[in-house]
This record gives sequence, C-alpha cells and structure tokens, in this order.
Amino acid sequence: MNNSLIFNELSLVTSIEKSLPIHGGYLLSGSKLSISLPYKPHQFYRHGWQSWSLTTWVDITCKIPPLKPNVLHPMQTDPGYVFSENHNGSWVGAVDTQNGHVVLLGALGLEAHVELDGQILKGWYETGTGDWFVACGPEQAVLARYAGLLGERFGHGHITEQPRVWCTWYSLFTEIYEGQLLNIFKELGVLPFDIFQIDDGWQKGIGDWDPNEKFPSGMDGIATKIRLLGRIPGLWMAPLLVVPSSNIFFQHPDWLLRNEQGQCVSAGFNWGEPLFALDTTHPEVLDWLTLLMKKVRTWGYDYLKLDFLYAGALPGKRHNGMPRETAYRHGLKVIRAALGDAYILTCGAPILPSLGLCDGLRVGPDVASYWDGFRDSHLLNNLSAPGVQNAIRTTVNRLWLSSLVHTDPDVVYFRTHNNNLLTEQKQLLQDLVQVTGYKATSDPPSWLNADERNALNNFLETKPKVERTGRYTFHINGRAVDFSPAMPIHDPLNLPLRVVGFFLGWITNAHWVLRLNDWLGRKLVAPVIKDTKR
Ligand code: 9PG
Repeated sequence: MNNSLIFNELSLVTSIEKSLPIHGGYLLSGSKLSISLPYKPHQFYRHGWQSWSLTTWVDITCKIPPLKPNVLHPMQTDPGYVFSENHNGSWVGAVDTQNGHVVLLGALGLEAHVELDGQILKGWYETGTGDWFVACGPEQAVLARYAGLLGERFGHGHITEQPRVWCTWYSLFTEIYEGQLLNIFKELGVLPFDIFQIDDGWQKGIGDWDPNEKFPSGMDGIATKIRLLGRIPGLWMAPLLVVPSSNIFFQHPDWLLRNEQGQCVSAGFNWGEPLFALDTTHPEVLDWLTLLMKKVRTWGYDYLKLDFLYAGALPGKRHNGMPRETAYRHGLKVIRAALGDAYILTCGAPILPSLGLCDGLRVGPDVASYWDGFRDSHLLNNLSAPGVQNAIRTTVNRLWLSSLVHTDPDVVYFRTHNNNLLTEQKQLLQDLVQVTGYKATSDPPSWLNADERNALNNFLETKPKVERTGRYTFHINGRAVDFSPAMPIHDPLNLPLRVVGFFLGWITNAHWVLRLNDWLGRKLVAPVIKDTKR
C-alpha cells in the first residue's frame, strides 16, 4: 500500500498508493496521509488556524505549552488541538531537509490538520477525504506553489490596489465619539489615506449592529461627512458573534451554534462578556446577515473590517450538519454576495476558508504600543496576544499568502506620544508594512510632531522596491532588513514564575476576573485619549 515520492534530493514513502506528479510536487488524495521522513528534521513550520494564531518555524525540541486561560482557546487557536503533544498546524505543515530546503505537506481542502509525529508527517481531514500537495525544495518556491494551488481552488481577492487606512482602534479603542472622530478626520488633512475606518465602539452591542448614543447622526451621517472629506468610509463589525446582553441573543436562541448536548458553543470572552457564535447554516441567520450587510452598504460603507470570524467555524452541531469550515465559508459567501464589490478585510478569520471571498486578510495578532507583554506572552504562554513582536513573528511567517490576498500586518506607529516602542521596533514594523504594502495607522495627527507627520506622509506616498533575501531577511530599496529579532520564543519560565503563571491562568478563567481586567483596561485608556475629545 506504500508509495514513493521521488524528489531531487530525497524520496519520501507515503501511506497513499496513488499520487499524481504535478509541477513542483505531487498531488495525493485521501482522508489520512502519512509521510515517512528518511532523516530526523530539526524544525517544523506550525501554521495557526486563524489570523491571530501563532504561525512560525519552531525547533523540534521547543515545547509550545497551551496558552492560558482556557476560556480564550476558541478565540485564539483551533480549540480542538490545543493540548496536542506533537507539533501541529492547520491545513499545512513543513519540516527542514538536510540541505536547507523544506518538505511541505499542505491540504487543498477544508477541515484539515497536520502534525509531526517523530519522523512521520501526518495529515488528516476531520470529515471525508480531500486532496494533498506534497513538495520538497527551496522554501519560498514550495510555499509559492502551494499558494498557487490554493488560488486555483479557492480564488483570489478581486481588488488590486491596496488601501491606505486610518483606523480608530490602536489609539482610541472603544472610546470613540462622532465629534471627536470628525475632528481627527479633518486634522488628517492632506495625508494620503484612502479609507477612514471606524472600529469597535460605534455599535449598540455585539449582535445589535446599530449606532449607539455616541453617534447621534447615525452611521450614515458620519459616512456622508467622510465622503465630503474625499475619503471612503470603513466600518468594523463582528457579524458572526453575539453576547448575552444583546437583543439578538435574547430574541433568537435558536440561531446560536450549539454542541451535541445542545449547549451554546463558547467563542471566548471579551467586552466583559462570554461570546457565542451564530450558526451560518441556519437559513434565518443567512437572511439576517444579508440584510445586515445591505444595511451597512446603504449607510455608505465601501470598506468592511469583519472581525472575530473564527466564531463561524468553531466545532459544533449545525442546523444542516455541514462541516465547520465549510459552514463558515458558506456564511462568508452570503456576506460577500450581499456586500457586492465592497472591500472586505477579514480578521480573526480562519485562513484557508476565507480565501477568495475577502480582499484583505489579517495574518497576525494585534499590534500594540509595546513590543511584548510579559503577563500574556510569558506568564500565560499566549503568543497570539497583542504586541509588536507577536504580530511581526506570525505575519512574516504568513507572507506566502500575499499572492492570494492582501496580507494585513495591522497598523504601524509613527507617534512617540503614548508609545512604548523603541525607535528600532517602530522601524521594524514599518518595514514589515512596506513588505506587505497594506498600510494603516491609528496615530491621531495631534499625537504626531512635525517630523513624525512628514515621515508618515512619505511612508504613505512611497512604494519601495522589496526583495526577499532569506526566510526572515529582505532588501527594501537596497537597505538590508532582518525580522529575526521578532522570532525567538522565550525560554521556559523558572519554577516561581511557572507557579505564578499557573495561578494566573487558573484565575483568569473566572468571568469576574476577566470583567475586572476589561474594566481596568478601559480605565487606563480613558486618560490617554482625553486630549482627542475636544
Ligand atoms: C476591536 C479589535 C480590533 C482589532 C482586532 C480585534 O484574543 N483576544 O482577546 C483579542 C481581542 C481583540 C482583538 C484581538 C484579539 O482585536 O484584531 O484590530 O478591531 O478586535 O475589538
């Protein structure tokens, strides 16, 4: 029943008998596939499930402990695989070869997972069977070929120009108000932004997508004013999420994704509340999504940041029994149809099932005005937590997706005001954004000095020549740039800190602790943004 795949530098024995040689590798088909490696690899490419999930090359000997607290698993990683002992990843994985190339195993369908078990690379589909691509060769060539095959099956984004976005989140968070935003939009003056995007904070509730009292002219009103300033209005939503305090949760309990026992599936915890997901196979949910998307289009928004989308692909028992990622993709298709030719940026989104249906895709965790958060990244092992290091690490390791979709690395910072990033850290993030070409910032003009404003203007106006020279190295207009400083994964903690981490991980499962954390976060933001509320 075994079969050999012959490459220039090695032969691989696989468990599936039939294989089709294609340009750059082999195609195989089956629900399970294992590949025996004739040597012991040193590194494994772990590909995270959704935008925020850790994606990186790791040394085989490096243990990546499950992130904490458990209540956040559904919102940061694929919850079904958190406790796997082996290095594993969503849809695709790779190992190094003895002469510096890679062996890649990549699924060409949904609901697929891979892992490295000793010297065996394994892949499986959670339901049914599907196709696999196996390749061996130089890393970038192999990933490019895999991306090409994904493009044939899932399609590409349809908008060619990358937008330049001013986004409210990374300075104002949820403390946004109509008057304050209009002031900022005016102060942005002639800075060459295409999109003014309103992020989280405008809505009545998660699930109740109407403007709250902070937007008295309505979302159509502010969109009209953005147009008068010559920019395209953009809006954030988390359309597949609901929270218990929303009207929709109360009115349509039958729309929620449930497990086999009939309990609502947890989609994590945020905004001081537990999160739940809509079942995107329920016909009434699909009708509601269509009306919602048409509504925001009539309000005047041509750029939609659709966030927390993983909720639609969590494991559960769906209305029509569809597998989870297929169900999510079905929902996203309905959303795409209702939004027509608007620009869709997906965020917190499962990667493969979003391809072809979005124009931009967030490919890393959130940035923040600091490099690395000790509590989250170290004590809680959470490498999906906000921070520039986590964001750069995962984004750089996902750049191969750039031939399929605009890869969004999140915003850059030019400000020194309210910012703990060192000059070289800000520069590294700016360099990454030059590599992807997806340019966004949240710096309010009043937080920038004249030099910083000029630098931002230049950054938005120029398109430098980018050449890749290695896994983590580039030339940007001839200048050597190295993203390696963002790659290290911290060493295991010493015993006392492990104890602290264990306790913190345990206590932060409690809703009241998370609520307190959320409240504290908002208290800390309020004084910082006071000066924008003129
Ligand atoms: C708005 C924000 C911004 C941001 C998004 C997303 O894992 N987490 O707890 C987690 C919470 C929020 C988050 C990412 C991860 O941020 O990425 O750009 O739109 O929502 O609430």
